[in-house]
Amino acid sequence: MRKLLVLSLLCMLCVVACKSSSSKPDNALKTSYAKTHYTKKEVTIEMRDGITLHTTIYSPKDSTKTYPILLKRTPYSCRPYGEDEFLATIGPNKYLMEEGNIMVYQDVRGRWNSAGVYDNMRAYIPNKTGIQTDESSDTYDTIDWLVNNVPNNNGNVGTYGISYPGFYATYSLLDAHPALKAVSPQACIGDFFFDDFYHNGAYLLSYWRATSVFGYMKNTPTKEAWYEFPNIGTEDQYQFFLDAGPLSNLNHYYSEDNVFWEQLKTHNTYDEFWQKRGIIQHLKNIKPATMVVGGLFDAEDLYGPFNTYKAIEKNSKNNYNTVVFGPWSHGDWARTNDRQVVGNIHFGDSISDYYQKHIETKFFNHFLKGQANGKTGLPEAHMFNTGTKAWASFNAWPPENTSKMRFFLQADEKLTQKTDKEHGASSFISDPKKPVPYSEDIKVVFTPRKFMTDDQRFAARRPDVLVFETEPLTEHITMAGDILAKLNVATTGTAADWIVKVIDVFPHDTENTDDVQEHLKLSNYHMMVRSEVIRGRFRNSMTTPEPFVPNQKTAVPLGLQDVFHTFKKGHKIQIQVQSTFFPYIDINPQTYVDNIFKAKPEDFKVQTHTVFHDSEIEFTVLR
Ligand code: PG9
Repeated sequence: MRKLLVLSLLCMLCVVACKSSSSKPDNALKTSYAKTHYTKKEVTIEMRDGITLHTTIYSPKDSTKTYPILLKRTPYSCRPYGEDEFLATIGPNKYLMEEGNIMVYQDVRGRWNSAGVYDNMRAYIPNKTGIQTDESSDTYDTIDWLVNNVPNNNGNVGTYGISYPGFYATYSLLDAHPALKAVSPQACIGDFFFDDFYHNGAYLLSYWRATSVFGYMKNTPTKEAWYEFPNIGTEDQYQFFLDAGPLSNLNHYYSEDNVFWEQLKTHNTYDEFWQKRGIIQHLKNIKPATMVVGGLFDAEDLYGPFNTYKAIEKNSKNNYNTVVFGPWSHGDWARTNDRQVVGNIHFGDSISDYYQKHIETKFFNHFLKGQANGKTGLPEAHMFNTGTKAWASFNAWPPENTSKMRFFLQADEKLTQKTDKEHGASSFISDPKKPVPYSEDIKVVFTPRKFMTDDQRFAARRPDVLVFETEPLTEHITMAGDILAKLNVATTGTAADWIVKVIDVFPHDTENTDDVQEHLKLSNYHMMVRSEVIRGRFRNSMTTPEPFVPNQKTAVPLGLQDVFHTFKKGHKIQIQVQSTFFPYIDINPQTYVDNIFKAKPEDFKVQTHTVFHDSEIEFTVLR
């Protein structure tokens, strides 16, 4: 009997083994495509100052044709290293891979297997001389080497990248090499004081763990990570940071040689350190064609792509410059998942695939293989309406046919288009020991992500969150562009943060979908459409902070990044105003100290904050 049992067990095991080997996971099949159609070479390219950069070159095996070069420069490594190891998909998307392009990846200076010293958001040096270098000269030298040394290239180069690689793609536009014909900065960092690590002076505590990746500098090329994440010993990030108290209690997780942690703490205003690292200011007289891409629910980089596109549009009127924003969180557009879901909200199917096939591939092919006359057939602005869940095309962004629509924060939690006479105010008690969570989820993040469409009912029901809401709309209102909160506030303290959230309140009869977390329903769902924070000390200037005068009515303007969202008839527009958003951002002591990274426990005080009813929100609305 036992023998029989063992035999049947063995049979079962071998059935399972065959199944798994015959139905190979999709990525293994994709790896075989790249491996069967491309060769891989790893070279080091010498820059004008002698520093060598690791560069990986995937070339189509079919050497009867010539191909453009698609270059991605990255701080995240060219892994897998080794000429026999292949990525599942090489290049921006599988269509460009299968059509055949020379795909090149490069470790930027000071990162991974490249030599040199890294510098976060390395400042651009205009009018460089001799062996002066920055990321534009490194890109120029790289492209020059590639077009003169890589077999079967057709002399045309494109650059692309998402997030930090997107910043390097933007950088390639500066003093661009003549062979550079098409650039697609995607979720591209514009400025670390408004993207990623800081937002209008508030430090993004939710990025704290990422400081390990960019803080430690290595001194030799390496194919292995030289940093590690701090072990915080819990899955509950809110509790960890709350228990940690003042930011100085986090110092012991990072040694003194975490250069970036030291820089983040020292430069807590928009000083010369950050200003010279911002790239938006340099986007003038751009020559290569550009297609800026972003996600309307990108928690990491929204300032960057919107301002990169707008700066090029403003300062380089004649070059081909387009923009694409979809219903994506950070980098979703490069993924292959069919259902496009952000948090609890399903926006549609095959949206990323449509973008990759009909927008991104079309853009690069036109300028690198085709007519290159700008007649791509693509619109100036390809924007996804996150309310109606459909693409729309515009010949400008923001659209020309928009106007400003003002709503006032009124008594009885009303949001109305006309202000009441009494000009009253709403107040709340803000307790640093009980900060408003930015998310209900219990988790530890590398960077924030999902919260961008999260249900905000949990916050609406807290006494330290002010809520202002319209009646159910009698007609659609389509917001298409930026949002400006003109707050009039007061505090019993001398410091405060202000967070504004724009929320789409769904009707109670909204059908649920499988994407919704177990404890939620789409019935009356309070969907976050946009949020933003400002550290109140920067209300008049990002470089010169100033305390509040206790109990003095004070104007605090706060710009929120562009949206493209129809608030449908029957929905309600809701505004939430609060002063903590934890641990998305650090806690403001609510008494003014020069540097919150050095605040003491006794600086943190409960205060009462007030929002006056002549505060308003100005939306950009499609006419
Ligand atoms: N902008 C993103 C990021 C930068 C630095 C630290 C963490 C994240 C990104 O490059 O993905």
